[in-house]
Amino acid sequence: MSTSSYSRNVARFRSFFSASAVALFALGGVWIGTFEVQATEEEHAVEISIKDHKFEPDALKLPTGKPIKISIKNLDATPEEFESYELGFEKVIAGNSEAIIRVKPLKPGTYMFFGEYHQDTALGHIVAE
Ligand SMILES: [Cu+2]
Repeated sequence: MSTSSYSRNVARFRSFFSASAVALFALGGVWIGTFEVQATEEEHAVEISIKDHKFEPDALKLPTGKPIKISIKNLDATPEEFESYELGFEKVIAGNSEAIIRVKPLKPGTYMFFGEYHQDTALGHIVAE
């Protein structure tokens, strides 16, 4: 190998190496960008109301992997306790008032909820898929 072809090879290697470094840096930027988008992804908002001691709707289909914001409106004059063992919340909602419940991102499955003060009629469930 002559000296000149050796230095040409070194130069080629160097330019390949720095091009790779630039590409890796760019990929890293994209990855970080994607991560940030996922981390700040907006919550999925739903509304449920209580009327005549029943939920409306009483069956909801929700996406998995997103925080859920439930606005629960009690249209009855009497208080109700909105509760779910599986989703880990319970909240008393006074008559003719509303509350916000936040639920962590769901795994696929079915989750029951109920109104503790009227468990014979106030029943519902969420299907996450
Ligand atoms: Cu309770």
